[in-house]
Amino acid sequence: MEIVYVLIALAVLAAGYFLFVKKGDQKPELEQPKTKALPKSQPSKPKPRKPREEAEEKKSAPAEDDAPEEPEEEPADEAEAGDEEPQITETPAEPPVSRPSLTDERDITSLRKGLAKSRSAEGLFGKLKALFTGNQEIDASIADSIEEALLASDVGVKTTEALLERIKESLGKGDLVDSGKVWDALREEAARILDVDGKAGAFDLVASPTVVLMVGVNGAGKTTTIGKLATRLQGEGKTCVLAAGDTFRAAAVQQLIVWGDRIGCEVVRGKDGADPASVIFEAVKQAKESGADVVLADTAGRLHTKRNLMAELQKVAKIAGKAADGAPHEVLLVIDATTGQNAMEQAKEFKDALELTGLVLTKLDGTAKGGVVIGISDTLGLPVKFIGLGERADDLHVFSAGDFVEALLGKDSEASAA
Ligand SMILES: Nc1nc2c(ncn2[C@@H]2O[C@H](COP(=O)(O)OP(=O)(O)OP(=O)(O)O)[C@@H](O)[C@H]2O)c(=O)[nH]1
Ligand SMILES: [Mg+2]
Repeated sequence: MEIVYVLIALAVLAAGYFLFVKKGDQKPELEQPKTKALPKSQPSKPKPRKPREEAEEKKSAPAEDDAPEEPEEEPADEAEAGDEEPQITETPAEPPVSRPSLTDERDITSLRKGLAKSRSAEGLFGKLKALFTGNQEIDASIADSIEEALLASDVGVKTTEALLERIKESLGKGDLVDSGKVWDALREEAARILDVDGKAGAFDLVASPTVVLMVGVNGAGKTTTIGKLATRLQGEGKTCVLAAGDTFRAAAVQQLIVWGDRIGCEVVRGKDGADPASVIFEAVKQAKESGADVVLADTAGRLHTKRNLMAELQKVAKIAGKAADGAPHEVLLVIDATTGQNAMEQAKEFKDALELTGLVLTKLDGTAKGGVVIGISDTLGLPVKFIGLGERADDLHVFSAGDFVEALLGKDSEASAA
């Protein structure tokens, strides 16, 4: 009986211990968040946020450019707090991390819709389909017919020959009469060609800010692509600064301002006729100051044959490099896909003048010759980063070689798999 009393007494003591001692232990933890708050003047770069939030913050925070960097002192365990950890804008301790910035969910159905003309009877898919339909076994002349279809789709002579050669190599003689196998080999080879250096569709934010220069002939779709790309980036929480480097036409600046207003991002412009290099320099500077993630720089359309204008682009690229290390990080040649093989000559000149990092093929919705993407990418040895399938803000697709080939050359029965 006494043992029972002793046990009860021990239980009461233990309960008392937990009530007073443990409760006391927890106190500091509850108070901890107070110490985490940053002083309001700290020019920290927050994690990606929506443009509107950013704009509101800008209103309340002074544009403190030259504020000396003062790393915030944080308790040791704060680092584990995770998401909210601030990043200091300048001189980061580590080199900027390569972050994939854009991701496209597999959306082959909308890709197919955009490529409807190329899938129609007069397009590449339509022509190939006509060749294969009904033939389980195909004869030797099929190679000639495939060649014709590819050439008619602006795939280009060299690429067409290489494609056919590889198909013949990869398939044994027996398989070459099997239409299904030939079709599969054709798609596989097209996808292989398109995935130049494994960089098709790669668009990483390698620096802060990452500077992207958009170049190309008149009317190719540079300004529209900038608007679409900024829409996507901002939608994913990245902040963009648009540089109105087309100082040639006042309307071009206005066009960019309209996009900027719509998306809610800053547009840096110069006086009419200003040096485009200085506008882009200023935009990069401002982006650094505001901690923006990306600078999308527009340039005036130009004929590739005009040497002085090509030299101007070289200067723009050089000056961008003075504004930020490694800039421009992307130099994208925007090509109007409806110009087909004619685009090839222009593209070569741009490639000679600049260190292009990739291609944007626009207006693919307006052509039956979607195969041109394969030819251009192969001939220039440049990866396609984006494709434009319409004029709306959401008509820009991050390019995926596999998905593109599936959308362009996938059989109808495979459509629902998308
Ligand atoms: N259908 C379609 N139209 C597009 C696409 N991309 C751009 N456009 C249209 O093409 C036209 C020219 O586009 P811009 O963006 O002004 O071309 P740009 O290269 O900036 O032209 P310049 O500044 O004159 O050199 C506009 O009417 C755009 O709406 C696309 O992917 N599909
Ligand atoms: Mg333009």
